[in-house]
Amino acid sequence: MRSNPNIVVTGTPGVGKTTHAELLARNTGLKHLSINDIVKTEKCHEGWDDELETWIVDEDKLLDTLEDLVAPGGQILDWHACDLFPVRWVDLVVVVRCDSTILYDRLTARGYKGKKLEENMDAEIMQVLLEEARESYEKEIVVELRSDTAEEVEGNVERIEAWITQWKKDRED
Ligand code: DAT
Repeated sequence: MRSNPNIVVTGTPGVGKTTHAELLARNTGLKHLSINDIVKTEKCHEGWDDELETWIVDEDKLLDTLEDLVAPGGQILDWHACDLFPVRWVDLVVVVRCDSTILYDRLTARGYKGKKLEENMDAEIMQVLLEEARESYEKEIVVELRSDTAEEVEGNVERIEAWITQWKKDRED
């Protein structure tokens, strides 16, 4: 049994996953696991996709690498996908969402253009990650949180902290 929950923070690139995960980690002591960084540093990939400018992820190797890290609980898994994380690992799935005009500005500021920009904009508008989360996990553990402004980040993180407190209390009884 885990004494701290594992929380997936997911959403389209640029919506604010890292911003949420870092603040949540700072406030709670949970550990922020940037899956992008792990894919890179632990070489859980089969090379670089030039067109989409992203690593081609070796999912089996990634899951093997993560297994021991998530086992004790208390991990915040920050990634632009969620359906590969086994249900047994996950206590809460936070899908961060963002207004598409704001997202466009954030992604272009990050240098996204062409097909990569277009695909990510479409994904947010079509709420691909929200659907993926709802299809992969019990609907009770999936929450959608808006992240257009800094105030919203603070409010969202407070909500997740309250959820963690309740999660722990439920397990004490
Ligand atoms: P992600 O990890 O989903 O790719 P991020 O946390 O790196 O996103 O955020 C992308 C950029 O947008 C970054 O410059 C911080 C900014 N940002 C994120 N959430 C925000 C918010 N709610 N209000 C204002 N800026 C935000």
